[in-house]
Amino acid sequence: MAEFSKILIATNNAHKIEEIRAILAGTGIEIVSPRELGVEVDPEETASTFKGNAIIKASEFSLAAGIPAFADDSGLCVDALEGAPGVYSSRYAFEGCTFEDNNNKLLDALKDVPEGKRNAKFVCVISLCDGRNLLSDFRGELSGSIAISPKGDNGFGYDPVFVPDFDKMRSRNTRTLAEMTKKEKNSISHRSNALKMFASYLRNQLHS
Ligand code: ITT
Repeated sequence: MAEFSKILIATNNAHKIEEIRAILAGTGIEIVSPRELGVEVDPEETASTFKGNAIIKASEFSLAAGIPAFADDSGLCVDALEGAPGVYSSRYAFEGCTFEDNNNKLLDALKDVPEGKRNAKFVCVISLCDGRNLLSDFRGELSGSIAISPKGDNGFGYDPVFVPDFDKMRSRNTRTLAEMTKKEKNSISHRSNALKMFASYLRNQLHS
């Protein structure tokens, strides 16, 4: 297995960098951002799977920086829409659209789908690459359903229309992710689930 003490986060999204650093803080591995290394890359996400897009991002950043890099790719998959919007989650309504445009299009697409048949899940895949080589990947999911109308002001993206199946206490939940605190969301989210697996992999790397 590759030996490393420093890895690059393959994203230019400052929000993500902060969240990811917090979760990986205890691993003993230094996490650097593209800005800190002076690396400028903006890869096109052309794959048809989350894993494929995560690999594109991680390997392009790794090649540019000369150190291993990891990327996450995430999105929402709705059963009644055969997995859409999936890898197109950020540009579901149209290229350059807002989160609100996406939520409106989603609620419209599901207007004839009754409660109980609006199952969906958030997926997050993290890939760690050394140049073009995929070293490992991790998948986190969060199951839930799509609300009839948006609720809540927290979070981003599809959070106002996504109701996770269970809350932390394993009791039935009725709140959307946008009605939860950042801490509550981070304790159950697809991204934190994948990041926790990644953190444990990194700890094993250092101690093996
Ligand atoms: P990169 O630059 O790292 O690629 P991105 O902004 O494209 O980041 P993602 O690929 O991770 O973000 O996510 C794609 C879309 O999926 C995002 O724009 C949201 O619409 C949706 N999404 C992902 N995670 C979400 C979450 O936790 N809550 C709500 N929506 C989410």
